[in-house]
Amino acid sequence: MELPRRTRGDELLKPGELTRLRDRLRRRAEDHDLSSVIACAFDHRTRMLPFIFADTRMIPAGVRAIGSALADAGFDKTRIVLQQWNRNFRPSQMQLDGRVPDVFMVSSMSLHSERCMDLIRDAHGIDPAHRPLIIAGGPHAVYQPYDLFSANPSRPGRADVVVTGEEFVLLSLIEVVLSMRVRGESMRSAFNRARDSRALDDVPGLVYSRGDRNGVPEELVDTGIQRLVGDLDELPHPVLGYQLMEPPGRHATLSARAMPVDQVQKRSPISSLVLTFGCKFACPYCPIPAYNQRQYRVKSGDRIADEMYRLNKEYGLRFFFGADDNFFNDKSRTLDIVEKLARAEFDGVKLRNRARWYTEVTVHDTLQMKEHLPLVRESGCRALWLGVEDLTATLVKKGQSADKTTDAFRALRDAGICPMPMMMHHDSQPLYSRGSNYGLLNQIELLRKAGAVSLQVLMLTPAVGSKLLESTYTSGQVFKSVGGRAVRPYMCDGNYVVASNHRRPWQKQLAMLAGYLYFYNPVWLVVALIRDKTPVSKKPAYLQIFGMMGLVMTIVRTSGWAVRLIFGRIERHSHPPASRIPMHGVDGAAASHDTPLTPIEAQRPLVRHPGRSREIVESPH
Ligand code: B12
Ligand code: SF4
Repeated sequence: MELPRRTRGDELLKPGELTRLRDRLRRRAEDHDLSSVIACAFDHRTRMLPFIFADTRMIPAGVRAIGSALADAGFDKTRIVLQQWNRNFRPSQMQLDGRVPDVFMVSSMSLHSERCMDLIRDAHGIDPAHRPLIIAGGPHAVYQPYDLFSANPSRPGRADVVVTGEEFVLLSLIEVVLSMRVRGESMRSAFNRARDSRALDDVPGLVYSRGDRNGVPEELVDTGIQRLVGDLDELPHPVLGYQLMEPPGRHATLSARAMPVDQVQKRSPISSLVLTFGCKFACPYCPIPAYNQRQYRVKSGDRIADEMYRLNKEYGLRFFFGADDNFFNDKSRTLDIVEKLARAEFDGVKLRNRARWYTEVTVHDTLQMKEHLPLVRESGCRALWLGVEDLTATLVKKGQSADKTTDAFRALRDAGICPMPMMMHHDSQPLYSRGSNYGLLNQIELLRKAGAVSLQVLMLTPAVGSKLLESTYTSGQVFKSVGGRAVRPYMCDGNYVVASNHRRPWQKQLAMLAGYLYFYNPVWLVVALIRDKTPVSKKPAYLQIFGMMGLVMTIVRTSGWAVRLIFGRIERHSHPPASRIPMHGVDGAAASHDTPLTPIEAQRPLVRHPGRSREIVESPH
């Protein structure tokens, strides 16, 4: 199910609304000596191709954005802890400024959600007299907020509130709680009063619980779909978040001081930056257009140049990765940004001589930008990731073809920009096809010849928040377990075959490895070394080395699953994931962030809670 859209015309905040909220909070901050810890959940079992090096060498923008928003509002007693770097961190042992922080926050993608729940359970275990207010957010919270409230009485633990939106929602929540907080009162107690008086119901983008039965909430209240900030220049500056990082370490506790700023570049040489959000396409397997409520949001070129300049000056950062869904989405806005970046200077030195940036685009829009690609390079861009999904347009029809893709790749290479294809393998695609471009290896060969510098091959896997999700579950494609081993959240990253109608799904698992092996191997490394006089110089050779190292890790992690797929019995889901706790909107209407009950489900006998019944989707939570 896609996230519902707000009423037309009401998707965005009014211009200046976020700026005014930031100003109001800054004035209020003086009366509240708040301290907060923001943890980023990370499951180390997910470390393999295609992201094996980017996942730990790039401090995620989400936690930094939240840290920046707090620091900007005057709450600079904030620490950001990454499980990527601090595996043993235990919220129950954290102290900041000599005391348990007032607020504990956690951010998670869906595939890291088991670790996220571990952190929440641990924080929830703190003695109630000292327990911080627990707030969860990030991509998993956006699509499955109910998952952050345990429905299992033998393993209780829950967030106090889940934010299903961005900075504006969190800051609005804090404003409401602070407006009710009396001197010396804990944030959790003020939050409880705000919740009970229904003061939170006017903040769209929250989910909170009510009641308690054996440690499980009786119901969840969903305040609806957030309003989005339209002008991304209104966001707090990302320079602030980097000052708040917990240094990497093995301790369960926090260090006395944040990571020194001169360590930032060494530990996280790539800096992810918000440049634009949204995409005009509507691929049925993608949750992005619905998340953005079909809006396209941008930062100005001047602001982007300023962010790169300050991040370079204060931390020495030189490599930037745009958190874009489709950077070339709107030609005139794209040109506006790249023209500004091409002209920008860092203290008299051209930006492109100090900084390099990379991001994601589509083949279709790259062709629209073809004549401007030299300007894109001049603005500092050196690599673009393109979703080529399926070259023959058999699976997805969005105007792509082998010729168009080849054309786009060649144009990028000629302009000195590395084309980085992202492919999607699926049930009907053979490993090899004779006389056509349909096979996986045929397509990889075509992309390689067209100049692909790296490769990503992932299995088409149902994404929460996408149109296809429901039918993929109800048609019985999604595996519950294989050979007695349950499919866990960390396996739903496209690297494991966890949804397929193929008679031999193990062939799909091995096809992905074969695809990688066909692209990353010593032969192509030698070729790349010999042919290094291209506009993209030695980059293909470096990426061959990284690719081969990552491939070893991928084989180690996924080959056991391939064996299970050969010999094990496959059990399948029949319903999409949904809240196991009754969930509704503020006015008793349907919750915006839950899968609605089908008429058949609604007629079934009551299972767990009065007024609600559904097949309980197995979940470790
Ligand atoms: C850059 C990126 C990556 C980078 C991340 C590198 C890094 N360390 O940062 C790389 C390339 C490694 C990557 C990998 C993957 N990614 Co990715 N990635 C993105 C992308 C394009 C940008 C992320 C970003 O920086 N956004 C900008 C920040 C500011 O936004 P944000 O993180 O959402 O945070 C905001 C809110 O969520 C909220 N928030 C966040 N945390 C918190 C915490 C609290 C307490 C609160 C209140 C609020 C809050 O406020 C923030 C500010 O607005 C997003 C799509 C997108 N446009 O966001 C996908 C996205 C995050 N990726 C996604 C996926 C699925 C993956 C992969 C699994 C890919 C795959 N195999 O399909 C892998 C996982 C790898 C791994 N082991 O973790 C999904 C996650 C979906 C989900 N439900 O979890 C996304 C959302 C794309 C999508 N399909 O919609 N990815
Ligand atoms: S082009 Fe990419 S970002 Fe846009 S809807 Fe399709 S998959 Fe999503």
